[in-house]
Amino acid sequence: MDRKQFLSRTLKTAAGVVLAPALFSDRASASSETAIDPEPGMAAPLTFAQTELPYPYAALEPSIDALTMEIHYSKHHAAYVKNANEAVRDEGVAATTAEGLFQHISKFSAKARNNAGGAWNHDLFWRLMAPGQTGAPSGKVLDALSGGFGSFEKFKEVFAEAAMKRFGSGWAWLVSDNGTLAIGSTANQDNPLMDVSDLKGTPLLALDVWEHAYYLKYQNKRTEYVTNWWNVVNWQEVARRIS
Ligand code: MN3
Repeated sequence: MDRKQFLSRTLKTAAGVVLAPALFSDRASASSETAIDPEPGMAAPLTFAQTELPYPYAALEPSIDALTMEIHYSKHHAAYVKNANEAVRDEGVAATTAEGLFQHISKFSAKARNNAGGAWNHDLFWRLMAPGQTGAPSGKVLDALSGGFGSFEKFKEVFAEAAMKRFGSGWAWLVSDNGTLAIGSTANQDNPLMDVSDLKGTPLLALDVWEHAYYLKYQNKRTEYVTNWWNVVNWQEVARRIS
């Protein structure tokens, strides 16, 4: 897909998803301005939308190959979104935001938990990566990581360890729990906003360590995937989330 096709696809999709509530609470207010309220005074029901990938599939090469990105986004993530919306509908979810659902996710099915988590986690993950990155944060993110973990290098070490120690499928996270930074991991598509998660807090950085995220290029070498992933981390997005 070249840039022209990408832009064309972006515009078409953007036009098609205007009415869908955003996955992020901080975007929900902007999105609700364009949404049609079904009844005055009634909140719109929760809908997961697969937001457009912010870059072409090949943009994160060589750290993440184009085919992995395409399958990951257009098959795996798309399926989570579709199944999450089915579960939300079938189980009569009353929450109007993903965060609201996650706070009580233990009351819903495994289908709701796995797919709502998958829908939300990947939307975050795509934004936390970008082409043309320097590989290191600056300013307040650097200060926060140095303050919390001793140095940026030490932070990377602890985060990579969390990613490596997650047995099987899951995610590594950097979270802010009331201003205190913490690193940990979750199984499957759980995330630190879920009541079932031992790790709690607002996600600032997330790394997908499911084999579907790296196996085509890296096979069993998760360490190499994690090492190369640092080159595409979007520290500007981390900074936005930290403030
Ligand atoms: Mn994934």
